[in-house]
Amino acid sequence: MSMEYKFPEGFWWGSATSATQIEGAANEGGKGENIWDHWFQTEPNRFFENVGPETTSDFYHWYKTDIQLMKEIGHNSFRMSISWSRLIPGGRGEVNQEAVSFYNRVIDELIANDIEPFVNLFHFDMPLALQKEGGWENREVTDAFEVYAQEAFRLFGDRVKKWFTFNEPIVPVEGGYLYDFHYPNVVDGKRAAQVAYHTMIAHAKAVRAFRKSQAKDGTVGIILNLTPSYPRSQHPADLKAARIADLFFNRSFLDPAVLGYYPQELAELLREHGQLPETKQSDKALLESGKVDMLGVNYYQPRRVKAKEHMPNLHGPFMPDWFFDNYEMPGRKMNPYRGWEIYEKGMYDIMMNLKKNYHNIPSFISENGMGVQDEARFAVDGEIQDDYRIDFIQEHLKWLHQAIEEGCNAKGYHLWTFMDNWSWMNAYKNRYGFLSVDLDTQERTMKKSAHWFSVVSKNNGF
Ligand code: BGP
Repeated sequence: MSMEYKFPEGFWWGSATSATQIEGAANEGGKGENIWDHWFQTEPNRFFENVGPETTSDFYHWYKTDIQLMKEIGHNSFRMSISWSRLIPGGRGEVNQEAVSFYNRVIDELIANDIEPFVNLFHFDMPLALQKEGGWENREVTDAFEVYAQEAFRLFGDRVKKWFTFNEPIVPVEGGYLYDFHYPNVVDGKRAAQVAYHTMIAHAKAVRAFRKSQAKDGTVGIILNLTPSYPRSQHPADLKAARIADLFFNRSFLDPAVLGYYPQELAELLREHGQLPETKQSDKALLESGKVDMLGVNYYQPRRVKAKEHMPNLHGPFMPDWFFDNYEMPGRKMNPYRGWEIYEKGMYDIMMNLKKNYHNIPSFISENGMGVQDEARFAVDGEIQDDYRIDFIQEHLKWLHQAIEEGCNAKGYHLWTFMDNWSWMNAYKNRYGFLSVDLDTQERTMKKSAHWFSVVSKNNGF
């Protein structure tokens, strides 16, 4: 087979997931409650078809089977997260030995199958006890996070060498403090800014702990969902709208994580509107020391914006959207199930931006994928013919390849996700996996894309 798109040697092929979305066993093995358990108990109707996080795809019991299947479909790496409330049920205090044993077994099983574990510490799942103390609004929670990170490096850092502090830290800010799609459903710009800021403080403290830990010969990174902001036109008003959207949604985390400081323009904008968070003098040095070795890039969709059509309501809560309107480009390609635009070249644009403005930091695609509803209708002889997913991955990989050709430092591609999993408010509405999961029997079945991926991984290209 002649190959057009050959990837650099040692390229990471695999997939990503998070603890709350696959483990299940939410009330088993000594796990403490997190905000998802709590929110589901109090408002089950917020979740698609009232499906909550208690069982999900039951990885807690199926991990051996799943890791075998990962190997079969060509994974050489896999990103998971540790559930903070499983490891330390109260958020701070005692470590749960059953959790230590579970994560040890998972990590050892991955390594025994030549799959490198990439481990993330926080994927939207604040322990409930700490949320009751104010969650990320409370600076003391950043100390609890540092201790949790220390414990994780101490327990697993002999074998795990790729660590990540946070996955998409902006999402709990948007969901929990601006747009009402995560607990605690606060709508308040200033509190959102405080949460965002403390998240980066917690991140920097975890990086500090990493540098002193037994894992320090590995790398520590962060995973960001980067959504390039494309202006409707080259009109100065549209350009300004795009620049401000980029400040709020990308540079708010990208700059401190990679460069070690916040963009001046963002701070000024917040100051002007009375939204600046509380900070400490010593934070400058702390943030500077929190620079990452490695950046995970989650890319699903671009953001298209235009100058605002109308004045914002200045008496309403402060919102990033005071400075731009979202723009629905005529003829854009859509994933109708998720309501997200598909724009493959965005992946290239992100990578070239990292090369140019972020000293070409080592990076990889840590999530990319396509959630589709009612996939069973595509089954032929029991196998879901997800050609749309194969196309989706392939078209993105072409652009990633192009960026690599042009010198960007991308080291791998992880699909979201290995097997169908629980997607927060959407629960099991849209399915993303290489494998489907029957929620009644927990049976896993490879989709067509799983077979395709095993070949791509084996050939290191297509
Ligand atoms: C990312 C998250 C994942 C995942 C994915 C798909 O933002 O890191 O946790 O769920 O998006 O999105 P969704 O589940 O909302 O369809």
